[in-house]
Amino acid sequence: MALGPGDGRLYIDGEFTPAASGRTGVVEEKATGRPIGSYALGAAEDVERAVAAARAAQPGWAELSAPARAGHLRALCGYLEQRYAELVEQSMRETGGVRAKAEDEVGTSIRQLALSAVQVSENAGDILPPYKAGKLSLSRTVPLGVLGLITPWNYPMNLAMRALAPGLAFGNTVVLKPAELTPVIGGQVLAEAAAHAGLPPGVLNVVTGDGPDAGWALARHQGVDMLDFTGSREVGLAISRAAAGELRDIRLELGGSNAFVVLDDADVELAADCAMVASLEFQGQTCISASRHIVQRSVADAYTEAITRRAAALKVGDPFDPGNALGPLISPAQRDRLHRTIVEPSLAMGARLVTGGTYEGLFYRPTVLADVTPAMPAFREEVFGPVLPVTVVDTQEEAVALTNGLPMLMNSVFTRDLIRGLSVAERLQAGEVHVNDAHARHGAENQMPGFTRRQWIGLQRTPLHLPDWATAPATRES
Ligand code: TXE
Repeated sequence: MALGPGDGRLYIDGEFTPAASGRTGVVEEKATGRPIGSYALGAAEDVERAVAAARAAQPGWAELSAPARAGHLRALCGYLEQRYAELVEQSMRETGGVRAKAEDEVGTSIRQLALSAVQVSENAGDILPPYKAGKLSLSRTVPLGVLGLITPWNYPMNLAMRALAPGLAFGNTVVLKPAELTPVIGGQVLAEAAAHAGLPPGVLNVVTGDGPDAGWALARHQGVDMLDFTGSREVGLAISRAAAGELRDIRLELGGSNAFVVLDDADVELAADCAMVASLEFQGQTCISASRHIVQRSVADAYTEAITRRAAALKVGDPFDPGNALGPLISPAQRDRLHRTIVEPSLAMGARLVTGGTYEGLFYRPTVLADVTPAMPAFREEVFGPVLPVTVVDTQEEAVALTNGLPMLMNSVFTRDLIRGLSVAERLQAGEVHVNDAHARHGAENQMPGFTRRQWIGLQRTPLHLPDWATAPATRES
């Protein structure tokens, strides 16, 4: 993609500007390691300017009419639609995802913007049932103010957009710090869209840079009304500790060890089909990837055989070759974490390698591990890579207990008995559970995150009657 004016620069107060330090980093194509651009290494001083710009712009942005804000969002949407094909290829290069993944990412981002442009005039407020006679109670939806967004590298555009679009729609302004591995698709292109679409200066600011510098400065900034962070548990924990000490508002989406439960009456071939998507989409580097396959003993051999047959047939390589189902992992650090801290130690503890377990550069073969016990890292840790660890259990109770023993975001349950599926789903402690399906994502674009607050307004309709105790004796009738 021919990069726009944002190449190597930050976007603050409607201007493309170098980082105060003048430092830049290199953007690499993940499949080849080839340099494909640069990004500014912003830090505290740049974040300071960006937050100040967002603060200054916020009241004016919130005071615009709803149709005017919707018009701006539609203009952003139009710009991204025009560049759809380039953006998809930029995402493929920068994240290493195959075309279908990139199309999903960019397409969902555009749909999110379109939806937010409509929602601008929804949820404006309510008339509430009066709590006391003679009163009229209204509630009005008002913006929080300045949102700070820190986003990861796996779905960079989408994870920025799902906060940015509703955030802007409801009158907030934004400072976005994208991941350093994906600064263009996760940030620069949004800055270019804002500039081309004529978004008022300061409404969207993009500060690229490293997590401990630009990210931490944004996470701690007192001028940010709400910080929205998507990324690792470690960084999420550090942010929440710091925020707790200052009573600041944060929203965290972290990883988890999601379970894929196959009960003894499951359609094993259907479960195996779904397992490919659940565990291998974008090389398994998704917060909702199936990380642990918990299978009842009577179907365990058939299920392991069915996933192995499928996984071994998948091709790994350059995502631009349509024959490849999996591209590269995002970085050598992620590959080493997967191989050295999850796969190797689990094999050393007695797990059985059924297929895969090898890599070339960043290209990691789809891997099936059998005989995985709950003590092994392949069970305990979020794998975040193309590995399917299979753990056998004897009973449904055991499957539920093991699943609930670790933090998770999304689970799946496979059974031919729908009632059984629903009752197990109800007992799994995940925000989302799918029965006989995986990764169904009932419209990520329909999420309506809480980037607004309710303002309660009390109106007096009839003459005021104060209670006796509040009335001074001199004014009381005797
Ligand atoms: O995340 P980081 P990483 C999980 C997954 C993965 C692990 C590591 O388990 O293996 O995280 O990925 C910014 N202050 N997920 O190392 O470091 C950073 O610049 C403020 C799950 O890439 O948390 C980037 O913008 N910000 C997740 C963002 O945080 C900091 C998707 C995420 O990076 C910071 C990705 C700091 N001190 C990884 N340090 C999901 N839920 O989808 C880093 N950052």
